[in-house]
Amino acid sequence: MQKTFDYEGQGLNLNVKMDIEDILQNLKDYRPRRRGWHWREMIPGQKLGPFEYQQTSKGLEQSQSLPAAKFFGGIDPQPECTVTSEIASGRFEDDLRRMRMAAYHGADHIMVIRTAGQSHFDGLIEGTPEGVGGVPISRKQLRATRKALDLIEDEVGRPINLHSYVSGVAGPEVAVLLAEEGVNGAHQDPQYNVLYRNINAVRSFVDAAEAKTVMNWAEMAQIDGAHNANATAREAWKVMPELLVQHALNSVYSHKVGMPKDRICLSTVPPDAPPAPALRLDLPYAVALRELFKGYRLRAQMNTKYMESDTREVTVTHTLNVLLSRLTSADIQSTITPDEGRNVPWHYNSIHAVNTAKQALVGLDGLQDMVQIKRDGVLGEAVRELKERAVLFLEEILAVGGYFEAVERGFFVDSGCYPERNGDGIARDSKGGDGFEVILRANDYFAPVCSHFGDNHLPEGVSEPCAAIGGCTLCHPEKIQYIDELDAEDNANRRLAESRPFRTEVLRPEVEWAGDGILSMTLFLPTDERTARVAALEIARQMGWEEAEVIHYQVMHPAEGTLVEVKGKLKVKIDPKTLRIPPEEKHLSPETVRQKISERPLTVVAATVGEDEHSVGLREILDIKHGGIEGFGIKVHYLGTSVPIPKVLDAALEIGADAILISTIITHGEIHRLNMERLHQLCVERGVRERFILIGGGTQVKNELARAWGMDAGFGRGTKGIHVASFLVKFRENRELARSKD
Ligand code: Z98
Repeated sequence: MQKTFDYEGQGLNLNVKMDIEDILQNLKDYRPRRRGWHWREMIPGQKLGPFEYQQTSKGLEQSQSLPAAKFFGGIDPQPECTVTSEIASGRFEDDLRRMRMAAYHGADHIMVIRTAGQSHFDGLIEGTPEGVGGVPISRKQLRATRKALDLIEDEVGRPINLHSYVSGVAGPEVAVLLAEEGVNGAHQDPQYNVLYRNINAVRSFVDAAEAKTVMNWAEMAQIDGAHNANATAREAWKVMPELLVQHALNSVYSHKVGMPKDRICLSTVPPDAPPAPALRLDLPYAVALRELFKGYRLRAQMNTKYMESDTREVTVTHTLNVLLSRLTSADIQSTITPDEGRNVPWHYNSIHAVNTAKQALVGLDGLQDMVQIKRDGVLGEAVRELKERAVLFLEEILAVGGYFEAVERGFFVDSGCYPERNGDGIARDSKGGDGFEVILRANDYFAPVCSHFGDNHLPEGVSEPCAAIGGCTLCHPEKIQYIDELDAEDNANRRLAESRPFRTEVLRPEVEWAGDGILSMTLFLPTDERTARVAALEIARQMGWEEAEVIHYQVMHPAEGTLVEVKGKLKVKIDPKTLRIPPEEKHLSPETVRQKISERPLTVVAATVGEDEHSVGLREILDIKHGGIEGFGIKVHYLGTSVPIPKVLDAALEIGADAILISTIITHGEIHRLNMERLHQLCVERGVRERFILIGGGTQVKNELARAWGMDAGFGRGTKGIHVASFLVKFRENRELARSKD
């Protein structure tokens, strides 16, 4: 395999795949090169291309701009807030490549979701087994990921934050692991343990103090778990008062443990999605939150609760979510893939999500300089009411005897809007749950790392526990015990050996894992929904797809037809060496064409010829409105449809045109060929062939054939005005150059 990089020497090469096997080499000795979270720095008034921005940060050294950037000089403005991509397909080695793609599009916060059940492990996982719904977070996985991200951040020219989770039974142990491995951010919220994982409440809060202290040593940013109440409650918009309470409990607790406010991020989700009147409900909540929690940071998550399988609908919801961030504020803009409602997110959907956030954020740049939130009136009333409900909630917690009691009584994730209660909250016994068997610390207990919360039973004169053992793993990383794969079957080396051909030699469609063969198609079938779904699967079967399933359908009209999206597997193997790849057509840029035409005008006559009444295609090439050649300053004389060839030539001579464009459909009678040959012949007969540039066009016209029939070029389906304009300019120049040499 071609060597991608020599880790000791050069970094990644933009045109070469990341060498995953190489990244896994020498992990034992790899050390993260920095610790701590990195925020983007805003550059107000930044000038990029023809524009000035108010809310952007330093640009990337190498990146992929949005498609429409081609109209603005290829600029790729980076919003001032961190952009998250959640990447965890179950195989960390495949995720590394996706992380590279996400960073290249503008993500600088890579969140690795944990495999199902890791919260309940009373310790750390080793090796790199395959995960379910996420990735097992282990030392090897983290080290390899951080190493890959170190290379990726050099490639794009911006620090990338790696993020995972510090909740669960083994929270403090995981916190130490993450701190040792240079992880930059993590979710940590004891309430998450209690409510969603039924981990003992007392243990969760004690462990949280320890975990947060370690996270603070590592200067990690912390994200809380309040948003999970949105996702869990039956009616998400009703839990808004409770969300404020959950944020308050975790943030004040974290701050008391020693975390600075500007690394404590509240995880907020706009609780609604259309057809609910989303902004009317979400905006008061967003405003109340920001007013109550001044000084803290905000991580704006996107709504997943009301996400269905329609990627279009999801994208609109997410754009509205970003609008809300811009109307208020966001320090981290999270992204959720548009396909999360139907499968484990696919590579390109992770990238789509990053682009949705980037596009919407820069599109709404400086919004608050122009519009102001009407703080009084309905909004003000709603904000005040939410705050009052939250304060009352807190007061009731105190009145019943505190947090643990409130949890026992099922105060949280109740689908009533407090003080209404529906009695469907999550109730947990504070003397039960996972990890209840708390072992009291012995009198001579020393914390294994210097960063520790509370009494550490230190003898007189010893300031840090690790002083007694000559330093801990946080102070002396060389003391970290690196454990490689433990499972002989389920490990990255085996999976990589299997997927190697698909990463190095042959091509196969891929959406999650190298060589997975998954692909999808979108089709419209002019029938009712049930028939359409079954028919779509039959079409996939006849195309040779395996494991086909419908991932989305939508009735366009009960009788007229249905849109269906199908995914399946196709075990093709394409050897790129066997492909005949035509040389790339190089077109001049629109600016260059315009410049050259303004220096030396160019006139064309154009017509559809013979018995051809089809003028739509030709008009697309000519009209300024459709990006046609007129728009570049070329003077166009359009003669109409079904014009006889001699008339076209007469007109060109009379006008003194430089070029003749004839458009023709392909017919069985070979009329298209005859017309092109005729035009060429006639020009030759009249001694004017060298005066004109002759172009034949039409949906099925091929350049090679048109040239064989006497034209200077032929343009077929997909041609744009710029292609023809660029050709005309280049052809004229080359012809003159050739003549000057004669
Ligand atoms: C997000 N993708 O927030 P398990 N701790 C907290 C959490 O919020 C979560 C976990 C742990 C969403 C994910 N959050 C939702 C505070 C999950 C995860 O038990 O390993 O799933 O812990 O971006």
